[in-house]
Amino acid sequence: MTDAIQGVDVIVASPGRNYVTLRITTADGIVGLGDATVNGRELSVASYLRDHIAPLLVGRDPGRIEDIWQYLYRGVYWRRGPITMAAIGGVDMALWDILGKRTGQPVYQLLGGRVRDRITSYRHAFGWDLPALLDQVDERVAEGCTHVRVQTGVPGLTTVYGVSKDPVYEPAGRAPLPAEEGWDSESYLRYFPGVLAAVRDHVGEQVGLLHDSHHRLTSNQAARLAKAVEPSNLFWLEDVTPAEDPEALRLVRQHSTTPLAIGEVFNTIWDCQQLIEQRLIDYIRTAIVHAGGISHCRKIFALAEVHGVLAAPHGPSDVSPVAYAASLHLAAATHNFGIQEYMGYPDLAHEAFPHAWTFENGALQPGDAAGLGVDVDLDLLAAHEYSPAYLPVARRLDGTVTDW
Ligand code: EZ4
Ligand code: CO
Repeated sequence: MTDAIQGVDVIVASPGRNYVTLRITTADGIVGLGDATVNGRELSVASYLRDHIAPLLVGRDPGRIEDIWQYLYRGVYWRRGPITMAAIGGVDMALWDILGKRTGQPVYQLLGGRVRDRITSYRHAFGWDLPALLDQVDERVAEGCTHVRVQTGVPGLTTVYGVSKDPVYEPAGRAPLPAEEGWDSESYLRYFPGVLAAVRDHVGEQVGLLHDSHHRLTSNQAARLAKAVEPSNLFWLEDVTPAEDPEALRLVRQHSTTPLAIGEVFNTIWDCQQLIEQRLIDYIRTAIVHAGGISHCRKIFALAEVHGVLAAPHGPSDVSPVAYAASLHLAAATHNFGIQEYMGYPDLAHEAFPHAWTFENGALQPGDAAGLGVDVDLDLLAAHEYSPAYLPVARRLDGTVTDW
């Protein structure tokens, strides 16, 4: 076969932060790019790709995207989980990239074409205290953002998810061991609703406000929070309860009309099934890289469409500009798309992955380049070596390990 897969390279590098990048090359010289980054577990997914997937791909027809997906997923007894599914996700997006480049079409065109002119985004704002938070909210609104995620410091806690001591939030710390953070849900529950109400007063009714509880509350605490913030009219409340327990959201649903979003740590459609089918959520947050690529997320979003749930993929800086492009192409062609998180990237990441996608005035565009529309500067990656980074670990004030 003249256009068979010939080379599979896995590059672990750190252009501003760590990324696992996959380059699939065909015999006739087309290069497809994929991202398979799992924040803080980069080397595991690189090994899965190099040691167990690359040998299976060489010689195959890169146009058989669904067959390769099924082979890599169903052809393995030990399947699912973040490492496996990110590896498959990276391969899948690289194959869509190849198909786009071979046919001269942007990937969104191959997925059925655009259903919208622009992709609405939300960005992050945080502050240790209210004035600092309001400053960041104002900056985002001045940038043209119509939707802003708000995260606040909590009196009595020196570390809080989503709030940084640096101007830019980046949760993974560059150190041989994870940082340990302290957490107290009751302090947070007492404080957050008042801050949100003050932000709402400040920005008026037009700006969509979002908030992420990072899987830390019990079902009852989450229900209390969802109810307490109703007057502030949140666009969504994200990850209020632990992700493994879909039933936990039922109580929240029964007690509040605050829209609920979850799914950034889900890896397959089966992780989403109960939440979507039983309409326990409003937004499904699977990331293209972490849930098996474009092919699998498309199925998740189709299931969501049947049940009135909107797609809102995870978009932190640990989803590389390559996977981010995949997210935008899918968003452009998905009718039940809701909103796309845009956390932004370090300058070096933009340089390492020159991209056709754009962020302007609060809106994103996938661009019209063939394939995903992302390139890679291999010299720049070679010049910025991987160094270990970990997401933090959290403990309650009595020292018990809790969800970070
Ligand atoms: O903590 O991507 O909605 N965004 C998030 C992120 C996650 C990180 C983990 O790698 O919850 O900030
Ligand atoms: Co989140």
